[in-house]
Amino acid sequence: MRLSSLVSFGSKRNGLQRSGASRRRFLQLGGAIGGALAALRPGTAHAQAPAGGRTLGAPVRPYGERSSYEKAARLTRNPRHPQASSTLTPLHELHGSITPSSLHFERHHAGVPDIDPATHELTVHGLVDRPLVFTVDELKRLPSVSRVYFLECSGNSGTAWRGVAESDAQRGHGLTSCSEWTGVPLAVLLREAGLQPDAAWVVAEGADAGRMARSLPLEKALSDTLVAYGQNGEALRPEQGYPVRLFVPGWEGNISVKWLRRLHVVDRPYMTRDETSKYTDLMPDGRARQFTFVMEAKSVITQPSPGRRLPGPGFHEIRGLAWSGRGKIARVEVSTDGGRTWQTARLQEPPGPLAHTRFCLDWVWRGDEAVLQSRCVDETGYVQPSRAALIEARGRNSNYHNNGIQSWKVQPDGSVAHVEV
Ligand SMILES: Nc1nc2c(c(=O)[nH]1)N[C@H]1C(S)=C(S)[C@@H](COP(=O)(O)O)O[C@H]1N2
Ligand SMILES: [Mo]
Repeated sequence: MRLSSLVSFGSKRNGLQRSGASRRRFLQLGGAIGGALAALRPGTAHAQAPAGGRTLGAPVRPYGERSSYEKAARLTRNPRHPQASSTLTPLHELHGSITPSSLHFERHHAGVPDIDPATHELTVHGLVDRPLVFTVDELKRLPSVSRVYFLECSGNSGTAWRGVAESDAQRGHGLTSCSEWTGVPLAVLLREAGLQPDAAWVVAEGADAGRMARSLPLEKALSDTLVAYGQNGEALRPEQGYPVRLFVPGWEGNISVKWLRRLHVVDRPYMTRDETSKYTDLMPDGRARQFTFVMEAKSVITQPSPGRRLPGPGFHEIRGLAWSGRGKIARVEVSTDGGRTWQTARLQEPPGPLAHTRFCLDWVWRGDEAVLQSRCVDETGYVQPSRAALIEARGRNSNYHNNGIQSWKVQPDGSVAHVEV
């Protein structure tokens, strides 16, 4: 049976209700797949019930593991210094928009501390009326919120400044992940402590050996910032800051201080090591731009990815992720001809603000050379810049905050490579 007839058979049998427009799209797609895929599977015309054993399966178990056939893994960037290192999320092997906690990227400056939640405390002090100390259980008793947010290291895509052709989407752009985070709004803790008139910034400090610390402006601290203890329905993973971390939505990952132990309310930024020696952007005139907090809109095609090979001409769904630190993704456009023409991709609903948003575009590849690009627009109207426009504005001195459009070249043999255009 041809796949096109399978598709329409399925829709009738299931009695699916479709709107006129999506039904039309569906039928067109059915035609495209039918033509493109039937050629690949000639034997399916007389398929019979699949063979298979009926041996008793595995027993139940208390904590789940993925199938032994699945191999997607984080990749270590700097294996010789595994405690001052990072691992990259295999973006090109994931579905949907939530990153499994076990594949969330990691960035540690001084290793992962082993913290007993029964003894861990969070101190709030400085320019407050009532300095407070919270246990983890006390934090969990307070009003909670759960939100889906991306977290991106500002060093993500850093090698793109230097024109390095990364061998896959994970190596090039895997310092971004997306989880549902649960915690108590930081505003609740600060209001409980009572802010004094001079209070303007909060210095957050981690309990890791390096005592990582960053200054956070009070306005953001009082808006959507969380003191998070939950990730994707369970406790944070140790690598993500167990038992509590700061979570500053839409801002560069470094400010979301893990293993949070202290919030010092102050009147100015404290110029900590982590916000002066790193995470500043060296501009073309030689001056360093500090406090580039917001991660601007960005998108990347994850399927196909460089380093992979298209199995052959015909139907392919181009898939990728888009996100913006300023709000929702409004639109993603995909080009298959190196940016000459663009088509609007489908966004998987609901595309929440400050979250990875999955986009998809139906594509029938004719087997000739193609250059794939994606370009996103966020709800503020900001358009992801071309690589050339980004370099024009920022020069080539930077390591951080690269959100330029990426290009994947597909060769007639199906191989895919990262190219600069
Ligand atoms: N205490 C502490 N917090 C930290 C770090 C760290 O090394 N120590 N790394 C920061 C950096 S640079 C990033 S990008 C994010 C990474 O968070 P993740 O490891 O959960 O992905 O945590 C930030 N918070
Ligand atoms: Mo980072």
